[in-house]
Amino acid sequence: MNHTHILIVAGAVVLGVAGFSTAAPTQSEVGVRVFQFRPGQLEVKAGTTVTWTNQDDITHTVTSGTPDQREGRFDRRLDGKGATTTVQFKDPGVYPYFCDKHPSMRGEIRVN
Ligand SMILES: [Cu+2]
Repeated sequence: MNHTHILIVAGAVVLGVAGFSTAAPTQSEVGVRVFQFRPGQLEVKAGTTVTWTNQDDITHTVTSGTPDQREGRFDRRLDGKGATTTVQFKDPGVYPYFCDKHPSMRGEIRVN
């Protein structure tokens, strides 16, 4: 009898985890700190709104594409510490971006 009880509890835990994973996050955060986007690569579901928060005292940008190949989808300024901006990603695809002030700062949003 004890054994059966343990199996039921284990089943409930599995269901609980499955339930959590189907509730897909529709928001995601990227930090901008010490000249880096963190995480540099972020995977989200279509429709997700991504928020960038500047943790540096200087201005950064979130500019779509690469310095050599701008995509023009978004170009946002983050004017100093605490500045935030959001971009909603509606369509699946790979969206590279960079900082226009510091072109070595690169990031990528992968939308599934
Ligand atoms: Cu920058």
